[in-house]
Amino acid sequence: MRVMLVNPRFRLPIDTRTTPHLGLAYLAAVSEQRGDEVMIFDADVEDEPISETIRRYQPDIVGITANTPQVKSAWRTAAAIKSVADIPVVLGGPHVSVLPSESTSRPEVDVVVRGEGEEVWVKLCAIVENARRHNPQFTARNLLDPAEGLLTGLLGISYYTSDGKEQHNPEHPPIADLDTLPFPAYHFFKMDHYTNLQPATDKVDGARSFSVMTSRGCPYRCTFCSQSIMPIKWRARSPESVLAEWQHLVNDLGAQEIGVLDDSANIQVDRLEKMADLIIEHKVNHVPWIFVNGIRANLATTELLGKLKHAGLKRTAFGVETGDPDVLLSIDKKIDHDTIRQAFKNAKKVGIETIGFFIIGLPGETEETMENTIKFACEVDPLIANFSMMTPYPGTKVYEIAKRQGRLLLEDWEDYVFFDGRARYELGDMTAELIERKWKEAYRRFYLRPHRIWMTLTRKDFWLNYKRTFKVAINTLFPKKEKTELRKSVETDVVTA
Ligand code: B12
Ligand code: SF4
Repeated sequence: MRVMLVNPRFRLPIDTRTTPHLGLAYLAAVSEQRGDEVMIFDADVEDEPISETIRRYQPDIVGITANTPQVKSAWRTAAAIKSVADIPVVLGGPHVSVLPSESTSRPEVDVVVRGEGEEVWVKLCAIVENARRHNPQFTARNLLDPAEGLLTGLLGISYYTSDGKEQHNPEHPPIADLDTLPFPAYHFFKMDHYTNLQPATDKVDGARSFSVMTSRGCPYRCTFCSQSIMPIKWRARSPESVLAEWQHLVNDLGAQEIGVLDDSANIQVDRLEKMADLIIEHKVNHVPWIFVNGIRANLATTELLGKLKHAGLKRTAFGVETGDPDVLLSIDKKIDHDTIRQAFKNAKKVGIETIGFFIIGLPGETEETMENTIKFACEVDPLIANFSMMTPYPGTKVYEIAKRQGRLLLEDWEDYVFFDGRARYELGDMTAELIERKWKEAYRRFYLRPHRIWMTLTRKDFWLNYKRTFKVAINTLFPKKEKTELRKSVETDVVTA
């Protein structure tokens, strides 16, 4: 069967880097394992409109990924596909998993896969393949026909039957053993079309930096985090499976840097220690790697970090979120500031660089609590401090609070990016003006301290990346013009498809 997987066009207002989509790389891998012919259409790097590719490739099913800011582009893409033929169009990803009806109610979308996708996707492909075998004229309409009942028993999907009845089948169980998944299938991507294979590592454009996910899910449920896509049960790959992928990336694909994307990689400390031992033992520890997304500060001991450093860990992020003790309690992060302080100290002690993630504008914030966040950031003084204005993603507790008790300022999903300089909501005395002012102040006060300026100017990485760093800084603080132009070009792209 011919399968097409699509990343709809969407670029952040601050950055023009393009990177292969790991979720689609996994879906491509399981499709290949099933025996399908696979095509990846990543609109960020393709030269032709999707309708042309559909005419030429004639896929039997198309899967489109969608996070929140991407979902409108996913709908436009789906409509462009349907304008060519009535091929089954399936949407998956973080946004549609939380709000499936919003997509299934659209005529251009046939099925939404909620949550983790691999097992559901292969079952859905098998259903379509089987139905096509019995009916060569098969179209998406047959798939949704209640009389045929093709989708009735498939867990984890939502759809409208062709007679207009909304169906949300029960959840699909999480993948029990992540080691059974094949490695992400990068060979279906036009790898030389990407400017960077992993945007959150240091390697300059054109470098071979790859992503790895060693565990999925997170046992915590912070009120602001859009973790909904993965099951609450934290599951990890074995150290041996991670090593095998690491060796493949380093030895076969020439990885120069690796970004580990886990939400909470260090839930089981002994697993990480074993992983580090194997990376050292098999001599692939010369390739630097980064925890781009943060590890839990309460489990970041000096012993663990020391071993990881020896295994090549160059930098780790910690999600600090706020410097205010009451706000920290209110977001269910289940951590205290002393533990966070200690984690930064431990990392610095063993020579690991740090990233701190901070949020300005959490519910209940005042000028004083924001001030505490800026001061705390300066105190723990990570190499990189990332301040984001609270963006309430659907499915999070903060979204519910903002919607019910506050005033959401942005209605359009395409505005749900962190970096465009505008507050997303107001709540009580917390005005947009306050959030925007303190957010800018946070960057200014953190980075314009004399020792920071000196430190930045004396780092080799800074000079390797300085053009991009300046561009990102300017676009972060003055983003509006670039963003409007970017959106116009993205919309025209698909409309003319
Ligand atoms: C790496 C990453 C990035 C990278 C690369 C993004 C990319 N192209 O993959 C970068 C840094 C560019 C990035 C940017 C952003 N990101 Co991001 N990112 C992640 C992160 C940490 C890992 C993504 C990943 O590879 N996951 C692993 C794979 C296996 O999972 P997956 O991609 O979700 O795919 C699985 C399922 O979703 C499903 N699935 C997905 N698509 C499809 C399609 C079909 C047809 C099917 C059947 C199934 C399916 O099956 C897949 C396999 O199980 C996630 C957190 C997380 N844990 O996932 C956040 C996350 C996806 N990002 C998030 C956000 C908010 C953003 C930004 C909007 C932030 C911003 N800066 O403003 C931007 C948007 C950028 C854009 N172009 O759209 C949110 C999304 C929330 C939401 N409601 O949309 C997440 C969930 C983080 C969080 N906890 O809040 N991100
Ligand atoms: S912020 Fe981190 S710890 Fe909290 S739920 Fe999200 S991934 Fe888990």
